[in-house]
Amino acid sequence: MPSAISQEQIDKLDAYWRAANYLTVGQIYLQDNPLLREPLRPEHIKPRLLGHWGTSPGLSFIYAHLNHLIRQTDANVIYLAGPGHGGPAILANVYLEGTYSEIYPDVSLGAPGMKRLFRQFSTPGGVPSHVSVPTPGSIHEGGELGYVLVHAFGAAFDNPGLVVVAVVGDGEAETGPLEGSWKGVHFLNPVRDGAVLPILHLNGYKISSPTVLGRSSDEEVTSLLVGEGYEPHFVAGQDPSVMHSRFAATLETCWSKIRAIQDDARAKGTARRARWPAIVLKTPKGWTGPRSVDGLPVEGTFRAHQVPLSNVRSNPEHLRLLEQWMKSYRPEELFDEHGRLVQSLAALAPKGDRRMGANPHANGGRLRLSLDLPPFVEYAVPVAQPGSEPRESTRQLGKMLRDVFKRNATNQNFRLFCPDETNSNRLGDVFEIETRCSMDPVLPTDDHLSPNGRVMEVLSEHNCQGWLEGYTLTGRHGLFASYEAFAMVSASMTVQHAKWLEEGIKLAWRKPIPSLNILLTSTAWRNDHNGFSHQGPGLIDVVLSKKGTVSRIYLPPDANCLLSVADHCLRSCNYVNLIVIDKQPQLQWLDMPAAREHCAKGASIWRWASNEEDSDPDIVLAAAGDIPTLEIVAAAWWLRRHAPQMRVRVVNVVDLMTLFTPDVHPHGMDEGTFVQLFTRDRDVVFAFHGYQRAIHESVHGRPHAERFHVRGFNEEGTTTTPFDMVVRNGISRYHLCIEALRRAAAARAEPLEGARSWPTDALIDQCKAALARHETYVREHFEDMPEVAAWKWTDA
Ligand SMILES: Cc1ncc(C[n+]2csc(CCOP(=O)(O)OP(=O)(O)O)c2C)c(N)n1
Ligand SMILES: [Mg+2]
Repeated sequence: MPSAISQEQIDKLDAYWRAANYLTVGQIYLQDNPLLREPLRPEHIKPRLLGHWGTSPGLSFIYAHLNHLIRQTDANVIYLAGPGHGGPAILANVYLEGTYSEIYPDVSLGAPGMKRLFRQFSTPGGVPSHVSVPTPGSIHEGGELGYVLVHAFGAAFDNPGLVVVAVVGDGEAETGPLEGSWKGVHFLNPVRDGAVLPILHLNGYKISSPTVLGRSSDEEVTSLLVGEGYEPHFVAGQDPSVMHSRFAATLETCWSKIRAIQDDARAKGTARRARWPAIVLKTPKGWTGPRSVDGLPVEGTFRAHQVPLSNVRSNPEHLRLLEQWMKSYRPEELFDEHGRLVQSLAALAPKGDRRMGANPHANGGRLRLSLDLPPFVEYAVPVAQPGSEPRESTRQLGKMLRDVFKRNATNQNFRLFCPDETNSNRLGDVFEIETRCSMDPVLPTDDHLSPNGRVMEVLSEHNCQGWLEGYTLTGRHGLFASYEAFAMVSASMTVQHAKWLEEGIKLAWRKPIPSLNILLTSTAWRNDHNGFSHQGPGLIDVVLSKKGTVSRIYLPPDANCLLSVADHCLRSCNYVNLIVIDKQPQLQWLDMPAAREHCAKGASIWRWASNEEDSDPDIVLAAAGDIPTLEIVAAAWWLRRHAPQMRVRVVNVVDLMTLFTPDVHPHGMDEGTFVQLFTRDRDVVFAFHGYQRAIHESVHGRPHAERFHVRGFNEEGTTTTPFDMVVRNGISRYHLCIEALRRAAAARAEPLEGARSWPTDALIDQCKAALARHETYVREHFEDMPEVAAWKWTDA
């Protein structure tokens, strides 16, 4: 690699950077006169000025220099802008390198295209102000700050040829997720993974306050980065002529270090944690923009964050300053008479797929290889009789995942992400062939730990989820297994990823990427040993609110349903799949053929638990979720014994989205099917895993939706017995029976008589007595009553 950049190269780089800055300012301000070939007038200015200037010149400076590095070295680089609000800078760069016009031919190279580029930015019908989904080369919007490094590491895992440059805002660096994400280097294997080059952009400010790291001494910043395992390289200043050569030299040094680390590790074939380089870039916020406006300093202050000149249309002085500012980039030297970037500068961009906007890793679906999945039926548990034998359902999934690892070892495109709970979540069979990943020393006392593992255990839901997101965005597959309550830690990331997918599927050029699969286990109902803090099913509500085009929620009631659901999710693309099932031993209901059929339908009547032959049930007992299924089936069992005259139908819902009407969700069942399951007007007692409002929301618009009486998690929890949990929340079999008895009686205008009647009040009293017995028993014996703990399904 040639060292020391020449003066001629510096001049060209500077011109390229000026072109990017010119296009950035143009996008924020202009709706006409893109090349300033006539004097700037108020009508050339957009009526609403929306965008962020402050971070943009820094982002473009880095982009231009990476172009240079790529051309010099043929490096395979993608660019993640943490401060994604600098969208106009990245748009300017992908436009200059030509990728933008290839994808969006309307925004062509030349004056008319440039005008479109400007007019579309942050305007109705145009493109958002962030480095968003429509931006070529982006796998990271940077809207919600904090995730740039987790995405970068996820992209680098199992991509040995890739360098992921992650620009970290100094404000962003104050977020919890970013602070935790430096730890990625403890999991980055120089033999089999790519490299992450963090560039901490210390422009000193966030929106209006100084940043913590911006006001810290270089020694402190150095200590932080060294402590996290990096070798920091500082580049500070504001004179472009000096900064270009310094930054080019630093990039070259960092590139050489990365190469040396990887070459050495790969030659030896042994991996250990490397001290990876990181850059600290200290430049003024709003660099090269207006020095001061209305007597107040702007460049190098927080005032540069968004739109430094805010009254350009009405204030002639602001208009003059804008024209002066844009002309300071000397557009006449940068663009030819047609408004195209002059050839000598266009030649600075890398070619083809090496352009960062065109890099296939940033359109991961282009590189996606489907997983080689084992036949999931091979892991089936035998179910001779429903509800007769308890099994740990997730353990079966662990066996299947073990073989997913085995079958995809060559493609190296599957990882399991889990906050240190793989064993706890009963997925430990994966360790028969896979190990946990760590680049730190491995002690003889450690369990299945090695630098080559693809089970990623870091006690950070943000890292787990963000790594998986980065991994799938670059076309690979995985599963994030979390305690149910703590998936809420990264719920906001789930939301942001869903938004990304919602927008991504609208763009034909973005190829489908593997789904984000989240397994929620150690659930609210069976965290009886950890207590209230661990009892929270809130992520269901979060995913329920996302668009039907991308959101999926599955509540398999047993192992065979879980296997079928997991197989489906691992094959799917472009979804957020939430799978909710507990890890504790639980009764199994369906043999594999029945489970397959049930999961294919998403919801069905469990005839074996019902005592009506698709006639006219007196009550429908429905459930979604494993523990609710146990309680509803036990309620049906009790009613069939004590009120055999009562016609009970049991419905199980595994795909929650089937409850929605088809206009809300593509899985929503048509009205005919809905009525076949739930009748048109019979009362439905619905036991639900999560907060009951979710079911009311889902069945809104269905015939007589008010007949759904939902019991769910009611924010009652503590360290107690499993049955006490359901009692406390009013979802126990006895509560469900009481509800069913009350509703079935109330629904009839005329009381049933003779052979069709049953003693409602007396039966309700029996249930109440059972609940009273429970209260006494559990306080005396500290365990559940045998009638509950040892309960099994038996035919009536
Ligand atoms: C999680 C989150 N909180 C708050 C914001 C609002 N916000 C947008 S930009 C910004 C300042 C960012 O500062 P910095 O990371 O230093 O970026 P730069 O200075 O490069 O603009 C803030 C607080 C956000 N986008 N995301
Ligand atoms: Mg900043």
